[in-house]
Order: sequence, then C-alpha cells, then structure tokens
Amino acid sequence: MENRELLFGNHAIALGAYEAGVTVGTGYPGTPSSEILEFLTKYPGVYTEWSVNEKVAFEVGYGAAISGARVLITMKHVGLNVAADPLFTSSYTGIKGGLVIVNADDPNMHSSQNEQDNRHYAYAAKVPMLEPSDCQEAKDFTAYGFTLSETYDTPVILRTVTRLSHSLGVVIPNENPLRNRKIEGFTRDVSKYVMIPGHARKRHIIVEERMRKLEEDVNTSPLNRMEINDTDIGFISAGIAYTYVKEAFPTASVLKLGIVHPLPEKLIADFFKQVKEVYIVEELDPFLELQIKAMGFKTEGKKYYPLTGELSPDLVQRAFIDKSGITQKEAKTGLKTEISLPPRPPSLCPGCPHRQVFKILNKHNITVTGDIGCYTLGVLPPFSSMHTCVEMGGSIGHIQGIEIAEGENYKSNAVAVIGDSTFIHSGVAGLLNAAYNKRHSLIIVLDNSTTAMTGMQPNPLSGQRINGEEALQVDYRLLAQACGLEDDNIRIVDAYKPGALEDTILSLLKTKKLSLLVVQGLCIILKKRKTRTEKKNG
Ligand SMILES: Cc1ncc(C[n+]2csc(CCOP(=O)(O)OP(=O)(O)O)c2C)c(N)n1
Repeated sequence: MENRELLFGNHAIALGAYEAGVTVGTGYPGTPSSEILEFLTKYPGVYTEWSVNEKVAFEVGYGAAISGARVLITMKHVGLNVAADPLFTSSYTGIKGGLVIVNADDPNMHSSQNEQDNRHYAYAAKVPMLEPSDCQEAKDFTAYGFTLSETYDTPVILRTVTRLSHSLGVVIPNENPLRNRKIEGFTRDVSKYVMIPGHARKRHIIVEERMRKLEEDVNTSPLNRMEINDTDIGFISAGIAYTYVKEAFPTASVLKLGIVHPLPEKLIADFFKQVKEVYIVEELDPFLELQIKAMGFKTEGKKYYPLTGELSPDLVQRAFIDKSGITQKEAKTGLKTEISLPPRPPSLCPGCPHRQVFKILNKHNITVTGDIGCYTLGVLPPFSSMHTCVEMGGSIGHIQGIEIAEGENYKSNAVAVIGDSTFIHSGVAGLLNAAYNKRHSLIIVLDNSTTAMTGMQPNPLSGQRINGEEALQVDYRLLAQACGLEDDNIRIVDAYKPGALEDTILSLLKTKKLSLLVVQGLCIILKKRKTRTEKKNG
C-alpha cells in the first residue's frame, strides 16, 4: 500500500517543493501563506529565510534562481503587490533554476484588507499560473511548476487560496524526491539579465514568443482535463471552485483547468463542441469568463453568483439549479455546507502590551494614522483610536500627507502607529521620507518582538531567524539617528508603564519635531508560550 499522509495544503506545497529539489525558500509572512516556509524549513538541505518584505524575498529568490537553484518564494496576495516590480521584469529575463512563486489569495478576507484576484498578475506579467484544487494537487502542481519554469525559462506562479492552504487532505509523497541537483552558479549573460531598454525590447519579443508557445502547449497539458458526463450541462472551473462544482453537480461535465494562465483555447472549443450549455464557476473576478467570452464562446458565469467573497457547494448549486435538471427536492436533501455561526468579533488580547497606547491616544482624542497588524484592532471600542489603515507601512506616509495638506493648521495632535514587523517591512522608508522632507510628526512603533498577527514569525527587530537561530537585532536609536532624527526625539519606553508612556507621548507631540517612540512589551501570547516552555524545561 502506498504511503499516505494527511497534510495541510500549505504543507503539501512545501513537500512538493522539497521533492522537486528546491534548495532555497524565501518569503514574508501573510495569511494564508505563512506556514509554507515554516514547513519547508523543517526539510534537510533547504535554506529558508523570512526576508524583510516580499520585494526583497523575491529578489533574493530570483538571485538564487538565476544561479541555478530551484527556488520557492511565498507570500499572500497583497504581498505580490509589493513584489510586483521584480515579478514583471523577471518575466523578461527568465530564470535558470526553476522559480515558483506561491501566491495565496484570501477570498472573503478571512485575514486581509482586500480580496484582490491575483490571477490578473499572471496575465499582466505574462507568466504561467497553476491553480491546484486539493492537497495532492498542491504538492504535485508545485513540483511540476519547477519543470514548467525551466522548460519555458519563466517564473511560474502557483495560486492557492485560504480554503486550500488551510485544509487537510490526503497526499501521497513521492518516494524518490529529486535531491542533490547540481547547482551551476551564476553565469554572466548581460543581454539576458541586464534590462536596459535595448536588451529589454529584445526580451519582450521572447516573452511574447514564449506565451504563444505556452498557449499552444496548454491544450495538451495533463493539468487541464475534460470530464465528460452529462452533456446537457457543463462547467469550466479551476482551483477550489472546481471542488464545489463537483459536489454540487456530480453528474455534469466539467473542464477542469489546472493552468489558469494562459488558457487552452482549443481544449475549451472542444468542450463547447461536446457540451450543450457551458457555465463558468470561479471565485472573485470573472477572469476565466471574460477571456472565454472574448474567444467568442457563448457562456455565462457571474450573472448567476456573486463577485465577492467565497463560493460554496450550496451557493454553486443554488446558482445553477434551474439549468441542471436536479430538482429542488433533490438539492435540499443533498448539500448543507453552510452553517451560520454566531459572530465572534476579534479584539486585542487581554494583557496585550498595545492596549495602554490606544487607551492614552483615545483619552487625548489624538488622530491616529494606522497600519496593519494585531494593533489594527485599536480601531474597535473601547479604544476607537485608529483613523486610517490601508496597507503595510502606510501609516507613516499618511501622517505626512495630513501634515502637508493641513499646512499651518496642522493640529499636531496626530500620530502614526505601526508594529515592529510592519516598520521593518516598509515603514523605515516612510521614516526616512519624513526626515528628508522636514516633517514634524510623531511615529509610534508598537514593538511586541514578533510578527504576531501572522503567527509569531521573527523579524530583524526580534533578533531571531526563521529556524530559531540568533540573529541581528536592529537598534532603533541608531536607525533613527541615521535617518537624521535628533537624539531627544528618539524614545524607547516600557509598554507596561502607562504613566511614563503618556508623559512621553504628550511631551514628544509638544516638541513639534519628527519623533520616534518605541513602545516595548513582549506579545502576551509569546510571553505565555515562553513561560510554558521554561516551566517544561525546568
Ligand atoms: C504586503 C503585506 N504582506 C503581509 C501582510 C500580512 N500581515 C498583516 S499584518 C503583518 C505584520 C504584523 O506584525 P507587526 O507589525 O509586528 O504587528 P503585530 O501583529 O505583531 O502587532 C503581516 C505580515 C499584509 N497584510 N500585507
């Protein structure tokens, strides 16, 4: 009997990478992608790192790939916005060792600020995108991604979603993982890797040729398959939505797309020839639908179900019940996957070191430009002390903009609030910008020594690497001094000393000078974990 394992989608992705000979994994945490790199770290012979942000993760991974290593880069969907710049041009240069970028979308925003559909990135950057439907495919498609990447000399995106990343499924591991691949190292090739306009124009032509070839080849790829059953009704679907279609309409025909970019036009035409009525089922944007309609096929999709949130087997069944030949009665006795749970609004943990700061900011009616992390919950009562929150690192830019727009009338009772991981991710550039452009705001870093929101990953302010080894711990004071802040306007205070904290906030605001206040207090969950471990170890 084959060896079988019950794995999370994210674990299956890590295993797929390991089996395909990956020796380098980089990324930045973000739900639902974070565990992939943590699982990968446990495999022997793989270097992994939490990079300071997704753009750097991409660049480090790219450097390793053009040196011949097989590389996995992981991030959540908004992370790809941060890494979009190198993504687009790496599509021009190509790679050498296989490069797979795992992009984790979060339909329904279980833990995200938006629910953008990142299939558009594959289209726009002209790179192939694979979309697995279950845990076995998560492993197999990841491994296949490296072959595809090397065959076509292109980065490949593997798209997962929360429902897959965080689901458990049976996975059959490969008994003969491809380890000990020879890594040639970097070979200079200026016209390929140096994208000055003269080189890039030529590379763009290569990219378009590559896309034409891929468009042809995907028609016969085993990742795209037709399941012909009842030919009165059929669905085109991919990823997790495919599993909903199968549950909702087990007897319908389905064209299952494992490669969502580029689309297999000939295969699609063949499906339309065999099936009378074809509908498209996909979460978020009508990405497949618009392209398939543009190919000239008569079909519908989003007309029958929402553009927002997640789908479910019930929702898909309700959308197409009239057309399917299934009776309402049969449907009612069939699926019941939607359970309404009582709402459980999140809140800052009892004992969280961030609570005091928000209490003080609320007491003094201070305007707060906010950022992303656990501390975003400062927006909720009883604190009600966050007034902007858009993207990681945004708070420091927002406060500068408010100051500029208000000019002479700047109330100067505004502060930017940002977590330690977020500060390192993209806040430092904002601080430097504020110093350079002579701003006067107070920036408060809520330092709990971890990236709490995404599951306690270390960062350069917590002094540890992904594998637990000790690492550099950035010195706030030296950093702020290097950006040009005056020593008196750089303060580090204990989060659990509310009196000193309040005095410092008010006195720094009074100086009307650019100031950095670091509020330090270990994340309460991490503190409890540490105490437990210490007790266990005697
Ligand atoms: C571009 C981007 N990458 C990743 C994330 C996921 N994410 C949300 S908050 C956060 C960091 C939180 O850490 P920190 O700033 O230290 O605040 P804490 O949660 O510890 O209070 C991350 C990585 C995101 N929202 N956007």
